[in-house]
Amino acid sequence: MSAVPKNPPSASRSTADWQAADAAHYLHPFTDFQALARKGSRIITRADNIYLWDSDGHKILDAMSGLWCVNVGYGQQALIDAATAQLAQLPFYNSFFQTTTPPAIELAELLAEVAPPQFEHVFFCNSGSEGNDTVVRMVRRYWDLLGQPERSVIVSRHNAYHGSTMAGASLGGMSGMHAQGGLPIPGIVHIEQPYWFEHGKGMSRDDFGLVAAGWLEAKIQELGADKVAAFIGEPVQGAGGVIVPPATYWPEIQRICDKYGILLVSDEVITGFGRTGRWFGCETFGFKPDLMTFAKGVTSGYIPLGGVMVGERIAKVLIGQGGEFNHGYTYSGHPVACAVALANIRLIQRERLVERVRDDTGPYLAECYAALAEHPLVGEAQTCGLMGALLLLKGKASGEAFPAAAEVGMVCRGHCFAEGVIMRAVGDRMIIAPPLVITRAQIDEMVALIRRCLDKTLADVRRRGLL
Ligand code: PXG
Repeated sequence: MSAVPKNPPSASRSTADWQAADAAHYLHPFTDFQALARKGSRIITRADNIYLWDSDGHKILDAMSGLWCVNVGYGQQALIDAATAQLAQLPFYNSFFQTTTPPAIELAELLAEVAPPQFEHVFFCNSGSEGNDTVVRMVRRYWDLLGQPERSVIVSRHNAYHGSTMAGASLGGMSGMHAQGGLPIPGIVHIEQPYWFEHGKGMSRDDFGLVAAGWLEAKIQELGADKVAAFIGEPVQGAGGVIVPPATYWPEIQRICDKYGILLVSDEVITGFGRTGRWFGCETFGFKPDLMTFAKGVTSGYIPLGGVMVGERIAKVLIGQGGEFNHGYTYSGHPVACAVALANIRLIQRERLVERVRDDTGPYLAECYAALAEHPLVGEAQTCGLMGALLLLKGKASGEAFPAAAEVGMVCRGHCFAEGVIMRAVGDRMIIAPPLVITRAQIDEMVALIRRCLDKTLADVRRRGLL
């Protein structure tokens, strides 16, 4: 008799039963536990391609790729087979003590191939947060080895998201996170984000990009260049609301970092692996980082894996000067995660998904969003590759926002769930990042659902006298 039951008991549990057990035992991330227990979780039970099904059998178009990660969509047999084969062959061995495994080596090799040319080396972690913790330690180790230990401050930006560990949340610029747990840790400072709508009105976008980059130079001058180790940013801020910077911003950031010899770190956890229509966001925006954090799309979220691509400027010192780098995780280079990443990246290559986003689906989404910009609720519609944002405004022409307490974004999000499409609300910015396998016909389907949700939200705000 098989040890594995054909119908595990879980298959027969009702939604209410799941919700009760969930409320009794499971503390979810970034959640008001009491409020969720009252309301009950949504239980997702299966998925295929770009669609999810919940425990009541409702079909939902996943316009957020899980959590910005399922780039190749759900149900890809090549990834499932790679995991299964590796589990059977060698489910685990570590990369400590002068040892490693073939999948970790092959993935390092393949990442060096798809990453920009300055990257020949990689350090593996399990998540984006751990990747950014590694960045902090590696940046400081680099300056220590060069005999400049006082060069330790890392400059980041308000409203950035770099993870939820102590260093990740400190690098991030989310005030709600800093308020809990005494963050940021010492040696991390923040400048304002390049969000034209909030900080640049009255200027052209290109002029504003130069002004926003100039805030980095002002901060360097305030601190003293000999104290500043690195600047970190997401090419496009994801969790902050899909804030697409002006085209002038990143080249100017690069010029400033070069001028003062400061390391440039691109957090590619969301923008990596094709999301912006290039393999990495830094290629879309024209800059050349010294370090790149990645996670999410490297395995399309099928299994946890993250890491840091290490540019030659840093690798030369870390390797060339010798000495042990006292950092690493049990699961650094986990063979199953690496095997899935290999299958995932090869699938992206085989299906030419990056080129498809660049030449076909990305431009098509941009066209559809230009049409949505005409909707009476939409004050700004932006896309970059397969990321998109719609800013819901009270004053379409004046730029006036709805009162925050009206929670118009959350109202819209409620309609999205009811209509069968997942969008995220960041304040009143409605954001999407659908799987890169989405077709034009599926983009039409997604945009029609979004339009219906905007219409319903418009009816609500009119009924409530907000417009
Ligand atoms: N950097 C960036 C740019 C991210 O978007 C992380 C680091 C941290 O990765 P891990 O794997 O440690 O979660 C992220 C994660 C949201 C949301 O609400 C976004 C993320 C995570 C959770 C929620 O948009 N991004």
